[in-house]
Amino acid sequence: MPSNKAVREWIKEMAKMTCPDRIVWIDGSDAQRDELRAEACSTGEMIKLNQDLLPGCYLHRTAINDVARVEARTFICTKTKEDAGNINNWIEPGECYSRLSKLFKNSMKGRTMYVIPYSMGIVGSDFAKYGIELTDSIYVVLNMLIMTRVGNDVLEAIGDGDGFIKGLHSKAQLDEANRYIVHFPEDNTIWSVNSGYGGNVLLGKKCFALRIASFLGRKEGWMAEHMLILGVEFPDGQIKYVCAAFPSACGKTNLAMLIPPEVYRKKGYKVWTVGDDIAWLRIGSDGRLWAMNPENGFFGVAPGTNEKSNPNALATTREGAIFTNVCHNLDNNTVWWEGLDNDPPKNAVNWKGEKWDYRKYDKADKINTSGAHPNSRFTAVATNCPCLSSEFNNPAGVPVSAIIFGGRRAKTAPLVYQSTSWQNGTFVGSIMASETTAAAAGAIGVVRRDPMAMRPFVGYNMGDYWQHWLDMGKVIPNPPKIFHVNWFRTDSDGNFIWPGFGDNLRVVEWILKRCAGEIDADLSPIGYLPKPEDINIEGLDIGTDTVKELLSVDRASWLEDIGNIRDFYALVGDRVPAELHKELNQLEARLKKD
Ligand code: OXD
Ligand code: MN
Repeated sequence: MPSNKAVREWIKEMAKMTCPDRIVWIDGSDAQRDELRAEACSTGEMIKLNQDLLPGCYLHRTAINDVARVEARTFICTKTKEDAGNINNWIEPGECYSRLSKLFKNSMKGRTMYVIPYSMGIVGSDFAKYGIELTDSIYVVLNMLIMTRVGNDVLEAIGDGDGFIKGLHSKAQLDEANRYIVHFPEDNTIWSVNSGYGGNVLLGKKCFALRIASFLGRKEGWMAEHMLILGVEFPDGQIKYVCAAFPSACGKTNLAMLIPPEVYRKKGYKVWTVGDDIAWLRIGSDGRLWAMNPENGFFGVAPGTNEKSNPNALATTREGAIFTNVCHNLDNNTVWWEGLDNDPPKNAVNWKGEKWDYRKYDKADKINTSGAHPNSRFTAVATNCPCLSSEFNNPAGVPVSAIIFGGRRAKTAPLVYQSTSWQNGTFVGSIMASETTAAAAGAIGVVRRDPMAMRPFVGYNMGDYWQHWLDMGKVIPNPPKIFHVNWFRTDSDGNFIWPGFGDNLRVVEWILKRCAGEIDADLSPIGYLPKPEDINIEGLDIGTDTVKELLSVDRASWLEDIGNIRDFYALVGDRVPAELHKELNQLEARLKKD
């Protein structure tokens, strides 16, 4: 127990409400982690996998009704509804505390309350922020030990202050109807109840490092964004960094860990991963924007990860990883998921814990027929990653040359385009849209607007968030350039046109050349488009005509989108900055001009 009065009193109060049988402090040691692993295996909460093939790796299954983030049950409880905005769910804080107190009451009876002191960022550094999560789930503890920096040094860094984020989580009864993921940004508090799924319960991640942090960033003059951070090393040894925001399960982890195509590798290009999901961005003393990854691990989507799509991610999961809701291969006690290889296990248990027959797999009904849930995950130790950047543990982060927005769009968005200014780039981010994936509960494949890939993660009014972007642009002396990409354009038969994966480096190279002022581009109604010959297709089996097709802008579908964007701005409401309405009107006028 630390001497910090605020910490002690808060824990006492939460324990009084939840009534755990015992309280255990998590110290970050390997010995304690090993004891917890053993305990979780003895109760069946986790399965110890083949330690020769997957040392230190475990499998966990969540409840069948609890496999993704639940946006409809996620709330931002600011004092006024306007401050949360129309995009967020809101409950008046007093009413919410009292409603949830009833659910938390005695919820830890017969259970242990674990106290996890954790840091987002390097403990003791200027950019680090601290949290304490109280939870009744060993699975949460073991994941937090991977995803964040946990230990007594965090308590020392918190010192006597109350500047830490108070997180309370209980699985309670895993009751879907009473599941709540609630943020009280004005109280530095997060309460999560009746879920055991990562994105809802690893409170350092989406809840703190995005929702609460975005609120703090606005107050303190920095930004918390749903972005990967990637370094590209050029043959001359220079490394340039980009941040990229894509909606959940749209390939951020793949881009963050990409392997350069052979022609690039031969020339000496390398790619370094700083982060795959979250970036905290601040203005450096050099006037540039610097990005830091506050996490310490990767919580990646398993299906589709394979030797071709992301060998680095695969390598990262081979030791010390926790797999959630993947398929269990009983023959060799390892794991499998759709898209890992073409050799599904013949003697296996699916993500629901049932005997699984791979021959019954039906793409149209993945949830019921797949071995692994489409949103099954690996929680992997960052330092296992073969391409982890040497700057990963640099508390200041890395200087950012470009910000890249992207979505999954079959038709509208071209392969890449560049915004014409920070303000225009903010607009480009604000109109981002994507076809939905399995990372959140709900229909899949429906186009939805997902500004800056932050729709589910902004801890305050979306209009104010856009204003904060505009305000930051005015005070960053040397801001990054802003781009938009779309790897998912399809032909008339619905096949992807762009090869994607490692070949995305070809597009990132164009982006970095633009940032360095090395090449020209064509101004179109939506922004700067590459000259087709400037996208390097050496070694690919597509020609310049295909590149032209990938870069084409179909005015009719853009104009159709304009109406949809107007509706979305109307939904965000009257705090949408006037500059963005103006950008939208100007875009429409340019699209209509012959
Ligand atoms: C994630 C998500 O888990 O965005 O990263 O859902
Ligand atoms: Mn994410």
